[in-house]
This record gives sequence, C-alpha cells and structure tokens, in this order.
Amino acid sequence: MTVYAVGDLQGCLDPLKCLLARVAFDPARDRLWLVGDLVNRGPQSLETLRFLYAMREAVVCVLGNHDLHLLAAAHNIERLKKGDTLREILEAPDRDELLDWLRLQKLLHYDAERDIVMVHAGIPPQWSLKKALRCAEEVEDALRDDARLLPFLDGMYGNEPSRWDSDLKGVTRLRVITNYFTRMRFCKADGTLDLKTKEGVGSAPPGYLPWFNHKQRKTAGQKIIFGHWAALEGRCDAPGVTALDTGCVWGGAMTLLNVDSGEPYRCDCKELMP
Ligand SMILES: [Mn+2]
Repeated sequence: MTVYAVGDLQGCLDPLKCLLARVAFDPARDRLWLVGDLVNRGPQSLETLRFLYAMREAVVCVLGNHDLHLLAAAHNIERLKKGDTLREILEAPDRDELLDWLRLQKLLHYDAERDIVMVHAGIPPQWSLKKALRCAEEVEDALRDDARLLPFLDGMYGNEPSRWDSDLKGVTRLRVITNYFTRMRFCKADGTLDLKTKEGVGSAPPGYLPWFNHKQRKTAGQKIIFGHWAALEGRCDAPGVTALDTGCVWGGAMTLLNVDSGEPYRCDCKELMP
C-alpha cells in the first residue's frame, strides 16, 4: 500500500485522473489523502465528488472552506455566490448520498503510524497537536449530529472573534476552530487571525506571519500536510510542513505527493482545463 496526498481539487477531475494514472494508483491497494476543497470554482465539481465517493474506501479527506460552503448551500443557509460551480451538485439526483458522505469527513487527520497530520489550512501556533485534535473533534461532532448541523452551518460564517479563547461557547467557539483549520493563512503568535490577505508570504500585514512561520509554534517539527493557500505555489520553508495547493483551478498545477517516499508529481493544469 502506498499513501498519496493531493492538493485542492476544486472540481478539477481530469488533472486528478492524470496524476492517479501516472502513479498507477490502485484503490484496492493504495490510499488517497485529500487536503480538502474538493469542489467549487472548477468545471467538474459533481463528477469529482462522484469519483471520490465511488472509491471512498480508499480515500481519507479533510474538509476545506469550499466543502463547508457546499454543505451550507445545500441546507439553504448560504446562497450560491458569483463564481460558485456548485449548482450541478445541488440539483443532482444523488446529492444526498454525496453530501451525507461529505459531512462525515474530518477537519484534521492524524496518521499515528506515519506521524503526519493533514489539515486544509493549518494549525494555529498556540495549539499543540493534542489540542488541535480535540478542537477538530468538536466541529466534527457538530457536523455529524442532525440536531447541531444546521446551527453550526448557520453560525459558521464570519471573521470574528479573530482569536481563540477557551471560554468561547457554542457556535462562536466552533466558528473560530473552523476558521483556523479551513481559512487561516496569516496570524499572530497568539493566534489572532487576518482572514483578508490571500496573497503570498511577502504580503503579511504588520505583526502577522504565515501560521507555519511562528518561532514558538507548538507543532514545530511535526510533519503537516496542508492546502488552501494557492499563492504559496507549493513553497513552504517550515521544516516538515508541506504545501500542496499549487493552484490547479487558477491555471497552475495539481500536485500529488507520495507520502511515504516524499516524491511529488505535478500535472500542469493549463493543458487539461477548458
Ligand atoms: Mn480553501
């Protein structure tokens, strides 16, 4: 068995199929880890979800902001935005099956054997791995609970509070956790988030750093795989931290990593995307 991890798909199915063919991926033998943002913006969101669902036994997935947005739209909590390509999923006859699978996915995946964590956006500097896993579980529990799903999705949107406080309660608490794991790029050492800046490392607002660059980061040294930040173009100088979003949907590349050997494979998306 070989474990592969792939960057943000965002509905780009052809580049994924190209990469899986290149490594002769076999769902009966290998495992495919996904850093989240499986859907939206790209041309084949529905086909991507169906493809992954069909081989779900071989898939390990963490949720990204676009996946949560899809769940919110499906429950009429959030309307589709300009540029969203999610309508085809919402109108599909098999939507409930696909969305029920999606909501069972995690926010943080920890592989104890390989000692590797996978998360969509990142882990804030003030949290240990243990703390992060506990916090992820709080959101995962809400997603799985029929009585708590809607209040969570309804309360999920917003940039405030900008920082974690262990006294936070209810949906406000879950919102901060979700923002860390699915939307973070820049933050302060104490975890204060800047959720507006989306460009590369050089665009850090005064006092802020990429989450992985904080000297006192409690997960320093931990192997972490993440996506979400296309402007990094796969570059991350923090030891053990691997950035996998190389902006396929924006005409960049899709990156697949052999997690066991560290070997990366890239598919140039310009050729494969309409
Ligand atoms: Mn994202």
